Amino acid sequence: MHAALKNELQRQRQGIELIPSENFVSAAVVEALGTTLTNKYSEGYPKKRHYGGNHFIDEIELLAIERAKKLFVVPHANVQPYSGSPANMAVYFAVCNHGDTVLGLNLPDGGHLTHGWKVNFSGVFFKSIPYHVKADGYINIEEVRKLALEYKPKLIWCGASAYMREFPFEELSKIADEIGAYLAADIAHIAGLVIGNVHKSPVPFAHIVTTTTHKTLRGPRGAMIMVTQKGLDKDPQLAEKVDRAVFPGLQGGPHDHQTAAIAVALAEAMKPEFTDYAQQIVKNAKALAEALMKNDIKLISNGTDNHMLLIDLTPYGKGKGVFIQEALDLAHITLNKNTIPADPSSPFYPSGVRLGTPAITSRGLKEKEMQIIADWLAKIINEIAPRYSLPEDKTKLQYLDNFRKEIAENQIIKQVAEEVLSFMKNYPLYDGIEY
Ligand code: DSN
Repeated sequence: MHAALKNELQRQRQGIELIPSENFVSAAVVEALGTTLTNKYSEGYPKKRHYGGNHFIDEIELLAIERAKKLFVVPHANVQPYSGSPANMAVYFAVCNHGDTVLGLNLPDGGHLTHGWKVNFSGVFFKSIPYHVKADGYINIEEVRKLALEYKPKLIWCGASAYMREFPFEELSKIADEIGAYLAADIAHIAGLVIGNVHKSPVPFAHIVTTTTHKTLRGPRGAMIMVTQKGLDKDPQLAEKVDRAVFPGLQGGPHDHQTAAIAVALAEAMKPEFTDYAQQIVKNAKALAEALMKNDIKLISNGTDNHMLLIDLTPYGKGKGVFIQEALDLAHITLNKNTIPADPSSPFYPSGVRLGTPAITSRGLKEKEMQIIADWLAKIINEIAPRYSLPEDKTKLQYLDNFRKEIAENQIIKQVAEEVLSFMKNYPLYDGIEY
């Protein structure tokens, strides 16, 4: 265990982290997570607990709630969901019945599993209708309206795991209002950008807002569900319904150490420096997009409005994501293989890679450094993507084994790896933390 902890810290320090849903929390957040609060059981809510000994836990949870309400300007916040999927599940439990119709962005088009994907609880227990993005990468609002009028969903989701454009909250809210549906905005990816005013807030438009706390918000793993004034106007019981859905509906005792760490992260997000950080995330993402496109790398939607980019690898063939992810891993550059809209391959062997700038912006990298990273990415893509293609038959795993052996000896990857290690020495991380 000691060796693995040490090695993982070293990996985080020395590499370039481009997974757009990851970040580096402050030492204060790490400290809060590592407290003895993990010992406590506190089923219920502040002042309404089932176990004794919760007065200090109440103070902690109330601090987190008050900070969330102030930061996002909402009348109600629940900070107990263990993570994003349980938070979204609680939304279904609060406003839908088993079998109700829901509308969400199709997973291969960038949507999230919990927005109705067929193998997820949301697609199994509910009648899920997917909407799509257009060829330009923007949500197809006309299709959403057509589907909404035809199927009359109880709940419409707005949010994504791979979407590069500003979410059309206002347009979706008009559609939801037209048919009397709830609109839930899942802002997991963009919560920090909303706070930093580099993305429109969903609060005036949605009834419910969910977010994880560990992406652009730069907190611990966890999630929050917020009910807006618009939500309370539609259903004055909505806040209680959400709270009851989380506990006792779905969860037991909240993770109090996580709640404390969320409260710490929210206090950090209230500082003016956080706005500078959020703005820099977007500047870096735009600079990275420009630099990649200058290197003839194709991007879905030809750029980005937020923190995220999706590289389309189909010019080299289908199903190339796995090769690029693994080759870059060896060069200490981390991103993830990802489906692209209308992917000609499968979710496990998709044709794109997803990347973003929240974590490298936390490390202190700026626009100038995006050019260097884009050149490394282009070098490895051009070296690897044309050379390897997954066989269609059952020999995929054997092909991947051979691929791994070959890239371990690849001179271009080795050279980029050395350059990355030396470059990242300029951006210290967690000085003072040692295992
Ligand atoms: N796994 C998250 C992401 O990477 O976007 C979504 O749940």
